Amino acid sequence: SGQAASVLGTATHNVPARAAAAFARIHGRPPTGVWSAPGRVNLIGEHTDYNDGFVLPFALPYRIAVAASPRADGRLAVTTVGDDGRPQQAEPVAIADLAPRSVEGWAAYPSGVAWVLHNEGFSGGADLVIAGDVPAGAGLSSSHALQCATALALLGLAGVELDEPDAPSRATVARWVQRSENDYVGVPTGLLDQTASLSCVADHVLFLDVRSGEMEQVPFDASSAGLAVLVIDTKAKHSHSDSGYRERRAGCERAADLLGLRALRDIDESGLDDALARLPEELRPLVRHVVTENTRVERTVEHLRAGRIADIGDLLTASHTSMRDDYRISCLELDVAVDTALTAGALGARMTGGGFGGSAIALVAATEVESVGKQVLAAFAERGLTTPGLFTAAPSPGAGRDNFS
Ligand code: GAF
Repeated sequence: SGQAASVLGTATHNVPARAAAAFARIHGRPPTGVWSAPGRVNLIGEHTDYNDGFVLPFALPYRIAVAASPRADGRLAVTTVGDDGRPQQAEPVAIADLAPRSVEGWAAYPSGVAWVLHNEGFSGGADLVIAGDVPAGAGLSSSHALQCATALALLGLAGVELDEPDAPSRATVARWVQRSENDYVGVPTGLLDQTASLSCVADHVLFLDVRSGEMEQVPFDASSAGLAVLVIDTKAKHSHSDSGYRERRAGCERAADLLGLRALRDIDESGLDDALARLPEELRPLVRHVVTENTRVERTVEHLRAGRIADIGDLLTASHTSMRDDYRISCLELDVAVDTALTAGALGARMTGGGFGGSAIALVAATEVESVGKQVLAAFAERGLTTPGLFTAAPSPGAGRDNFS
């Protein structure tokens, strides 16, 4: 009998080449260049970024690529190409006329980036053709991958390549992308996702202190420890995710205000009980999550610096419990994914990203990935839930310019 088929999906890999080929098909000439940016998972450190705290993401082997050439008429013309190769073109817009929310739907992301870069002095029209394999709507930052790749493409057309002398730093580009998301698209997200897409490197998780901007690349080689990170895309997307995010962020800011602090980052665990006692009851769970989550990130980093990957499992699971019970951003699908993975032998598991749906991660012995995956599929099927997507992911390169021939 042959080997059973894997339950795991894989990246399509040739995303930059696909974008270049689609560009040539659509515009009848090759693009000037192709730039791409990855999606991410956050290993731990959730809803800490807008509290000036700590996050620990790594880049996925799934990317969005933007093939681009300049246009003389100052317009931005964006086409996306689906898996079936079918192009979908947005109405070309004059970049100088862009204003917050002037473009909606998926094209808001590239337009918002063009709007910010125009304000930063990088103007010039562009034809963009976009291809990608980051699962959409899965909480894996496909929209940030699109925004970061667009930023690099528009900068590249203006003759600016990251990491070259006089180029803006990756951290600066992350702030521009955040401004596009906050002020143009209109979503009050923090700095986790853009920074991950731009600044992560292969084989490491990125330890970012959002307040200081300090970054440390921490080695994360699960496979040589006999482990793997299994990503479970639950396919669940709950309608209250936008308002739920806003409410929690506002609650954190109100709590910091009431305590006379710049941000919840300023509370450490030894001062937690005192802080909680000074707050109205409804804000306490939010604060407890943020403060304990920052500590869990620091503990995780200590383990990883010492090469003790297997020891982070309990911290991952404690993070999930805190998000489920205190921050209240989990949902049935995420809890089924996490609980099933743990029962099936995962060392730790948690939802990753904003919550209210999206994806979970599980730290699993490499030899048990298939069996854990199968048990997750069975648990979803038993409850009549949509079949989740499963894949393993190792830390992959961040955003950059691609060779696409
Ligand atoms: C979303 C946001 F975009 C991030 O900024 C971060 O707040 C995350 O949710 C939660 O950690 O991905």
